[in-house]
Amino acid sequence: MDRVLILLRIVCLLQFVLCCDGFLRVAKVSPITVEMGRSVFLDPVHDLKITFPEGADLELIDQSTRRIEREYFQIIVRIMAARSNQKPVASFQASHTVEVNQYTFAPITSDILAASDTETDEGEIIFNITQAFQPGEGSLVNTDDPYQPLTAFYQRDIAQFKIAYRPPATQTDELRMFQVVLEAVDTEGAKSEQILLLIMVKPTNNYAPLVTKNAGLSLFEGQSRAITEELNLAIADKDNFNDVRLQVVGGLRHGELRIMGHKIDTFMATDLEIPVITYHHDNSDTYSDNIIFRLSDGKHDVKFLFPVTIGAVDDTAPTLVYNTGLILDEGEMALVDQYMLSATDIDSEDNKIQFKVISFPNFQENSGSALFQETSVGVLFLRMRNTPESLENWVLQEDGFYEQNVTQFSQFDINNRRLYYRHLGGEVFNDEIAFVMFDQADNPNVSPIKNFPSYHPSRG
Ligand SMILES: [Ca+2]
Ligand SMILES: [Ca+2]
Ligand SMILES: [Ca+2]
Ligand SMILES: [Ca+2]
Repeated sequence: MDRVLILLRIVCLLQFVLCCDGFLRVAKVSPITVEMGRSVFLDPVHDLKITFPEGADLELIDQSTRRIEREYFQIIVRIMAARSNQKPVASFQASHTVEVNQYTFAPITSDILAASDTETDEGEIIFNITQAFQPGEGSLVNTDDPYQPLTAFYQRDIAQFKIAYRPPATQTDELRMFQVVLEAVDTEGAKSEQILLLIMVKPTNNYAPLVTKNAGLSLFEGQSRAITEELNLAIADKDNFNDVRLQVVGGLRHGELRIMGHKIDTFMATDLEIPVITYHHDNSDTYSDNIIFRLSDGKHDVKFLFPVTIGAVDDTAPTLVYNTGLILDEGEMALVDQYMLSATDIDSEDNKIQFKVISFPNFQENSGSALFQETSVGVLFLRMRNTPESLENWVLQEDGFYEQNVTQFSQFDINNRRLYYRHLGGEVFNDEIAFVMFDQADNPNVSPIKNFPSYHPSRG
């Protein structure tokens, strides 16, 4: 068995937590539960099996060779105020009531619906709708997809002002009450008591200001755009339109509203007719920046949600998640897996992140050149059992695997356990591979230079 892998799994072991009920839970690879004395597969593609026999001894079994490695550890397990997972509870501060007097999005904010949980982050709590509205009673929607009634949503969607109630299109002169039943669910699947959300649709007051168009605003990251009556937001009022003002009372967390360059949080409905209101995005990596407005004519007050959708721009370079380096024997090869080397990219696809080895110490890019090979202590290579689509550059090894030395590879290669490092056997026992990461943008965003270290204990 490969020595590097053993060491790595020890790192993994540190991420186990012992729960009060005597179960060891893998903190990293949820939701697998490991019982003392039982064994478990860490992940489906992994060929190692970890068992916890009596005590804290650790056994690693290589599934292909059946070889067993035993390492004995004293693991101090401290049990602190142990108790089992608690179910989420609905917040008593939340009103659980939505007052609606407009035929546009009524925001569901955290003062209306909220839940908390001892173990689960607030944003990760899921609200499941267990008893939906009847036909003709309207629906709960996420402004990311406002025409699709919701069946479940995250609490973080509420925090981001994305959840709204869309009333039915029919108007009546009577107060109508609808209800929807929800439950809050934590990441362990524990469910709260039923939460009743009450919707009160009030009859329209003929003299109250009215939102007659609410199409929202769409723009790209970092852009600014005018909010116009024609395209985005239109207001009407029968008796005193000139008095109608709009005030920002929620949302708008990633940008600002301006009139002639000046930041504002209140403006007149007449400003939309001119139009002079502009929205400016702060260039952060956000996908929405919904605004909650209070609309008032001095006598009547209504709140509504104005959706602002931000199109992502790929302008941020990948960043490292793991870069542990590796330890292997002189002249040996070792898998570089995603717990040793992996990256993430906030605004593009992680799997497509490219790693490119650069020459050291000149920092000149040398893809495919012999420079890196000559000076290096070891090489990175791709290795796989399946026949490659194109055989070019691949060499079939005696053990039936295909191999190819590389100076560029992707996160996909790492995730699919194809990336290996081979020590070339010289009497140099430390190696540092300098690399940069870049994404797939037209002008790729390139990270600063990073180093992946490897150590080779000499034999004997
Ligand atoms: Ca819980
Ligand atoms: Ca009025
Ligand atoms: Ca971006
Ligand atoms: Ca990117």
